[in-house]
Amino acid sequence: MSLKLFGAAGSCALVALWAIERTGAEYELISLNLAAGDQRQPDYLAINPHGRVPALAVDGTAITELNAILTYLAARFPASGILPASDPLLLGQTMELLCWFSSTVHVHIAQCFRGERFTDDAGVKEQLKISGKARLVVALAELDGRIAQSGEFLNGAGFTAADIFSIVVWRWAQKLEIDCSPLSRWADKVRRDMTRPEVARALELEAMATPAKWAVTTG
Ligand SMILES: N[C@@H](CCC(=O)N[C@@H](CS)C(=O)NCC(=O)O)C(=O)O
Repeated sequence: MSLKLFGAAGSCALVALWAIERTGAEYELISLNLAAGDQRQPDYLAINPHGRVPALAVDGTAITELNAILTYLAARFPASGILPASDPLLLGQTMELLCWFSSTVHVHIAQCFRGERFTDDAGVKEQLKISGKARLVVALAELDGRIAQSGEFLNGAGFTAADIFSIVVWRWAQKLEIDCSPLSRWADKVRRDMTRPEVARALELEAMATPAKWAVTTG
């Protein structure tokens, strides 16, 4: 079986990278330079017509959307513990968190960094940035409140894909220069999580994979 993960530094693909590392399977990591527009190259659009990362090619067949990739990897490698598959309630609660990150938090981020997804109007893009950042701050407060209740992890499932998505969100908050000091429970949790060996490894792999040359080979 051939597995190729398409990601990009600083992106939500970090969650998929962490997950595929947990499987212990052999895979190839292909890093795109989003700023250079690699995601809009015809070779990549043949893999993900939406021009986004992550994507996972399984024997040449692509799966896109982070949550779909996590679902595939968790089902294909049940011992990996990517999702709490053996406990239906915890699985549902973990998917609930992941869907909230994708459908809500990520959309606030897209308002800030990817205004072209919503409008061609420069003035509207500026407004989207402002409202996206404000709504992100509300979402971060929700995360902080959750940690106040749940303690070390985002839910009772222990460290899952949802916790690593929270690291991705923290990086975006830094990029947007959001003051995280009023969110100290969540910010401290993220700092702790970043020292976990499995997270440090994913961050290291992401950094090492800085794209030098863009070339897609399917298969
Ligand atoms: N719903 C998608 C969102 C993927 C997404 O927006 N990825 C960003 C990086 S975090 C991307 O590829 N952006 C490039 C672009 O919009 O041109 C998923 O969950 O996989």
